[in-house]
Amino acid sequence: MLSVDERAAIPAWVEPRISRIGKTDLVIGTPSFNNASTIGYVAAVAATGARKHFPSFEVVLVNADGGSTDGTQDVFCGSEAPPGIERVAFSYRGIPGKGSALKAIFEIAAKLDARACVVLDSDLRSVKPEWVQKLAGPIFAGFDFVSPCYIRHKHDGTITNNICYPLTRALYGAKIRQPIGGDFGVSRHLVHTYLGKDVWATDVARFGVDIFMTTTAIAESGRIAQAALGRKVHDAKDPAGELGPMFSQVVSTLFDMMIRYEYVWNTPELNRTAEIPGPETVGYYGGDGNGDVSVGGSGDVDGNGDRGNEPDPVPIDVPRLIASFRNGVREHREVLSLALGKRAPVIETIASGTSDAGLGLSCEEWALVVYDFAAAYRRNVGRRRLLIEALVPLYNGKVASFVSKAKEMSSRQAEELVEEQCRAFEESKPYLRDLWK
Ligand SMILES: Nc1nc2c(ncn2[C@@H]2O[C@H](COP(=O)(O)OP(=O)(O)OP(=O)(O)O)[C@@H](O)[C@H]2O)c(=O)[nH]1
Ligand SMILES: [Mg+2]
Repeated sequence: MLSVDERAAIPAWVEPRISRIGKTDLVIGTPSFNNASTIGYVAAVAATGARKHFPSFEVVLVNADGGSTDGTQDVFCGSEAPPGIERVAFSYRGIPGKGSALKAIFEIAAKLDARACVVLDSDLRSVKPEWVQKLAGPIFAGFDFVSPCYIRHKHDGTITNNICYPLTRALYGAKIRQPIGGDFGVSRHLVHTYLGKDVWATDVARFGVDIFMTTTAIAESGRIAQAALGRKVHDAKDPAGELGPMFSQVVSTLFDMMIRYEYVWNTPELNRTAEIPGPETVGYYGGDGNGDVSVGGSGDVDGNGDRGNEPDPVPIDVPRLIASFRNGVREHREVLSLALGKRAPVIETIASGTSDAGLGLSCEEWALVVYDFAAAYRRNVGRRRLLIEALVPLYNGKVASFVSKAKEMSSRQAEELVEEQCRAFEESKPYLRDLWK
């Protein structure tokens, strides 16, 4: 019997459709799970963008759905599309999760021998036809991976801001601002690389897929661009309430990737950073589709030259974050001392602080906590799940501190706090190297 990860994620009935289509230039895929209210818009914009920017290319739109009960697939298939654009929608097979949906999209891109594959989240409200050009254009021009850049509200993307971006930047020297942004462009070559990895029975099948894609692109290709997409407006979640499972899946994948790619980040003599984009900024792509990439420290990340507008607020329940921090530190005392050793009492003291003002973890503390947990995760194979569970309340403590520091700041000003977090991870990298010995 085949194990789950060896099974195709596309159902058998889709195969003849794909064979009839034969070959294509561009696949645009959307993973979905109960996104009937937004997917029609995403599909229509994707089709318009493809026709406008790549009028002579064959294009196939794919919806890999997780068994929605709200008619998502019907809405996708009924969305407006210019003639000549094929649409394929189905329920993928395998572990339920976003990663399995993307695997199905990659399988179709590989079967159709697509030169480029773009993925767009199906809960997007701000997607524009230009996104297709900005995500696919660099791939047609020779890049392997296009990562998105957006203007986001300071409370949106807390996993990105507090761990994915700082850790990816400190480890691999690549300033990829939205490593789990969800909207990506991928080359044919990289699609095959992804499908060839033995990861599809892990958290990569769930929300680990984005950080897996970005890290693999950094470690195994390096031909990476960033696309300035403007605002990301989507069904954002309150970090205090809904991000626990996502955090666990993303962070366990981050740590798995650290173990897998130790030879990239921890072998200075290979001088890998010379081959990857960075240590400075990866090129921003916002041009006319001819593959022009301009590199700049700040980058016009809203794509319009309009950087002053504040994105719609994302609510955040700070008292709940603080309660989770305090209670979690008590509940997970044993695991914390396993991960943090001598530093566990420091965290306990911070968590038991009486006043809510200023409560939480500083950038320096948080960087050391993440490095301690990464090393503990590597050592304690049998207790990985417990370790990640125990890290969640500390992350909530970090987010609480971020939110209180950013209180009087605009979203743009809060970028400086993200920078500060990144520098803390970079400066503590020798601590990580020591732990890893
Ligand atoms: N097929 C499938 N798609 C999923 C599943 N879970 C999430 N998705 C899709 O993955 C995309 C991203 O999921 P979101 O829940 O929006 O997560 P996010 O935008 O990365 O994170 P937030 O910042 O928390 O909103 C959306 O298009 C979802 O429909 C799933 O179980 N199956
Ligand atoms: Mg979303």
